[in-house]
Amino acid sequence: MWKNYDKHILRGGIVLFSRAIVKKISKSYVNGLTTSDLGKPDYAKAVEQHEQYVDALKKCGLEVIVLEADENFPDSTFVEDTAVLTTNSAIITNPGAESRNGEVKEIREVVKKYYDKLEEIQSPGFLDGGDVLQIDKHFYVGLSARTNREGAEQFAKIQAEYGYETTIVPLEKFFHLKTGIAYLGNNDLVVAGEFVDHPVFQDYNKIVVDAVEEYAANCIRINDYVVIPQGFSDAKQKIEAAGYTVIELDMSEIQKQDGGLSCLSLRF
Ligand code: CIR
Repeated sequence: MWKNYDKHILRGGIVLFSRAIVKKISKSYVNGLTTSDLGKPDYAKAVEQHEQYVDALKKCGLEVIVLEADENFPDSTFVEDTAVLTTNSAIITNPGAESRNGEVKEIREVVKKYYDKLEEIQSPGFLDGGDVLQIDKHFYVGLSARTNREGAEQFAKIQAEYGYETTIVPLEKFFHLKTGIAYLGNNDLVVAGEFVDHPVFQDYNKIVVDAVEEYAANCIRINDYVVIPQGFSDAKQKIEAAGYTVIELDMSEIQKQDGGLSCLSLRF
């Protein structure tokens, strides 16, 4: 069970966070996995963008636990995929990409310091944290190239023990579930692409991100702010019009490796 639980209350269906785990970008990052055709990232620029990300988390009121870079794992800055940390449990995942499997070793040790008990997704199940969206006491888990049904069902079983529900959502095009969706609280959901008219999400207020600004759907509500990628003026305007205070961050070098704002931290 979560230590210091009383500090982490649910507010408008979102969790009030006090900490985040991030991991510095390694030089090998530029050779990591990607499906994008945006070119190779500039390492120095990526490091700078990561530093600005850490500053933004601090501005949102989080204590940031910064792990050192690991050259053996080019994608390990995307810590979100290695665990799902909630008010009830800490689940260490079994990441769907072979080259990322070893990343969980360090994360397990770090997470142990904050949670009394760890759960684990076991093979043949695999699951990336990027496929998990929490809305109040309900989880949505995407089935993707990185999360299979066995992994999603293991996740659902663990959450059921805590009285939390899980809905499994097969993905059509998005890389991860949260590539195209974010929950801001107050029943407000930012959606793009296949989620705009998805029946599973029909009861939420939708802030629809246009196809050309699709990358902005991966934004994160952290306490009093919504952090969004820079350069998506229409999405920004819509989120502000819904009453949220926005922080914009340049994510160009992160996007090149299929990463978004949520992927860069484990917030709890
Ligand atoms: C990967 O392919 O695993 C990384 N290059 C990107 C992971 C992005 N993570 C996320 O969306 N949660």
